[in-house]
Amino acid sequence: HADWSGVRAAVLGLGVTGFAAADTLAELGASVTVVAERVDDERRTILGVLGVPIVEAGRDDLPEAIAGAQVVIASPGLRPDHPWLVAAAERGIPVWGDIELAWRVRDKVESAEWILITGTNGKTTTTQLTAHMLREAGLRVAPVGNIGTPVLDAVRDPAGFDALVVELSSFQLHWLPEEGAGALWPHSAAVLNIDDDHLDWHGSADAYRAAKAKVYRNARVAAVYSVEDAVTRTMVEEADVVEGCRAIGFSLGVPGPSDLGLVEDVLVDRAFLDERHRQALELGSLADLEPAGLRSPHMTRNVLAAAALARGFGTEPAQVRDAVRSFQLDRHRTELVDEIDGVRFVDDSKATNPHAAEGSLSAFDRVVWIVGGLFKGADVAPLVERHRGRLVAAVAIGADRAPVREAFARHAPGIPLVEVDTADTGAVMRLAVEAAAAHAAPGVTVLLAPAAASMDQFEDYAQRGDRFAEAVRARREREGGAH
Ligand code: UMA
Repeated sequence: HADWSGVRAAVLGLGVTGFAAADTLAELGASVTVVAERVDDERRTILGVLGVPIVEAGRDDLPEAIAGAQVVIASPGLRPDHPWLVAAAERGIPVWGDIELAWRVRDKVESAEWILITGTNGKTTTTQLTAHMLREAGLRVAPVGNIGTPVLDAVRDPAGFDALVVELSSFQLHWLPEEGAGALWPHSAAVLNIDDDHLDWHGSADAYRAAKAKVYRNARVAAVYSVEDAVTRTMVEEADVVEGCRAIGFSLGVPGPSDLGLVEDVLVDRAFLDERHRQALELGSLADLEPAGLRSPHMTRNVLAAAALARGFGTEPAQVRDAVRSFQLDRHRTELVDEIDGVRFVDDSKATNPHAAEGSLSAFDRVVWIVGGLFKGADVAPLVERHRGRLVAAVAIGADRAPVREAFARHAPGIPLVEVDTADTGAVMRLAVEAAAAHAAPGVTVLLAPAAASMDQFEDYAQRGDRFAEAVRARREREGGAH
């Protein structure tokens, strides 16, 4: 497909990915049609201007745009058992994801190195950290992929980049081929951790893991894994990396004066060469690698993974350390608001669904959890069941308190649950913070990670987080603690 003119392509789905794919293919001169179940007005208008036809179809329709296509581009949200994708497979039509399309078209416009990051939790933060470290080293970098900006946008950016730090979801990895012109040859790759997730989409835990493992394929310089997560090490061992690629494991428990937290081996013939081959990554101690804001084991692991990737790319140790110090998490994303009398108050208002709340809940050992709002049909019970061991107490806010009450009655009956029942939306967070603080001894974290949308009581998640921070500030003033 080096020459795209006239190639009949169907782009399935019109979200962020579908739009970027359609725009790219149109630019390349392909004869592209978008097929989607839902189409928003803004994208419809822009594609109209670009002259890209849109077919709105039901899942059980089979538009000619798909049946007669030479290639189909699947949006990550479409499950592989979606009838359109099944029909394409039955007809032998190749199905690509946006990542493969970006790799195939990149040569024309761009020759940046690709650094790939995946894992169940922490991938967005690690992607931001890695990009920040490379920027500190003066490189032109774009954090892209599942983080929100399609890789297709970066490979078409005329400004060009030295490196693309690509966050990959398991959905995106699923569609990546392992052979041929569409197979990636990344500079380096990391799997941060593996916990079962998205099993409905993938069909099984094995399929989910197999998708994640693909990230290491053809890695040339570094394959980064978690020493504490044996599955990720096995993935590196079993991966077809380029001979001589380094395997860099990160860990909170690796002793050693010069290289705390990272072990490095060389991969030859699918084996880790032993310590004789370990090279110093010269990063100093873990204490030098703690971001200014939030300290948690998960954050430290993210920093170590990013440091391994950045060192693999040639960033100097001092630059890595400086970048860690100046790194800022996005607001309302596991943001440390204050610590009052040994109790940390953390704002993860951005956790608008159970999956997002999972990450911040796992980051703390003893938690008073502020939860609730609008669950939009999502089930909060598995979260309660999985994390009851770390919960000291919980405070339920918002419209959907009944499912929280039921989940605690069923999975965590011994844990105190306070319900904030007020129609005064201005008072919700004040009451919630006070109720939470009443259950929090020193060493405990009061965590706002609602696992739900905010629209029942707030304008959006940002306002919800701001109200939480105001309530914490009011508490500090009242307690008279001044640091
Ligand atoms: N659509 C259908 N039928 C379906 C599903 C989707 O017609 O059954 C169409 C509709 O037109 C809909 C569109 O597809 O508007 C949505 O496409 P999409 O769900 O594939 O999402 P995108 O807007 O393309 O965004 C995707 C990622 N979303 C998912 O993987 C679900 C974004 O990650 C990513 O930022 C973006 O591409 C850019 O790469 C979001 C996400 O939740 C943040 N990711 C999951 C996660 O992190 O856990 C994997």
